[in-house]
This record gives sequence, C-alpha cells and structure tokens, in this order.
Amino acid sequence: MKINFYILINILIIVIISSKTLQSKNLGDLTKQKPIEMNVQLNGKTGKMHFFSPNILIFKTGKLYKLKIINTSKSKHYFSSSNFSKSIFTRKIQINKNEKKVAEVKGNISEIEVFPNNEVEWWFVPIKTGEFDDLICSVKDLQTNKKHSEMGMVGKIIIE
Ligand SMILES: [Cu+2]
Repeated sequence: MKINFYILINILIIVIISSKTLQSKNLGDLTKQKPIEMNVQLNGKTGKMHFFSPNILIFKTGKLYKLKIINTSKSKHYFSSSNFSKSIFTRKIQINKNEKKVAEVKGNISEIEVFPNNEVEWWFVPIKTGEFDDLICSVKDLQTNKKHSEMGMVGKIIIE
C-alpha cells in the first residue's frame, strides 16, 4: 500500500512538471507582442551617392518589429531584399502621412518603394535565421544613369 502511494505521488509530480514545460513552449500569438521599434533611413544626393543608414540591420527570430523606413532624400528609393522577405512573417505595412495612419497593407511583401520625404512602417516577425547581403535599391540615378546600388545603396540584414 505504501509503495503504491509513493508511485502515485511520483506520477503526479511528473504530470505537473511536464504540463508546466508544455505551457512554457506555447508562446501564443507572436504578432500581438509590443513591437520593437527600429529606423532605417533612405538617404543620399542625386548624382553623388545613395545609401541606407544604418546599412546593417540585426533582428531576432520570434520578436515583433516595427521597422520605420524613412526617405529623407529628394529621390525615391527601394528597400528590397528577397532573402529577408522570405525569412519573415509580415503582419502589415503601415503608411503614415503627417504622423497619421493613412493605410495598412496586409499579406506577403517582397519590396517597398518609398517616395521623397515619406515613411512606411514594416511590421514583421522574423521566422528564419540568416545573413542576407541582398539589400539593395535598384532605382536609377537621374544624373549618372547608374542604379543606386552601384552608387553604394546596398546593405546587410542579419536574423539571429
Ligand atoms: Cu535608392
């Protein structure tokens, strides 16, 4: 009788521990977290140079990010990295005008074009790790007729 009682207690402990472990593995809806805010500027001067600032962006899997893509120059720019876009889940693209929300776009996004003095917010959760060297802007400079990427507008995205 006494042995059976101990076995019962042990089973009970194992059940409690394993249910706790299962609970901690369930993280719920990852897209409803408080977002981590980050900025990237699209910068430069026609005929001279174009660049992303910063040109290295680092994210972590499983976190929700709100990446503000801000065009502070007089030229339009692309934020384009197909390897990056295949490694994230996009919750939405939010378009703001005069600091007010104008539109939300939902679904898969592969690249974003931002016009002068405008900004866009990319809300996403990275789901795959990797280092991507394919962040570029393929807009053509009106004076040199070269792509912005050939004039320095390239970057790297790391997902840890
Ligand atoms: Cu550009």
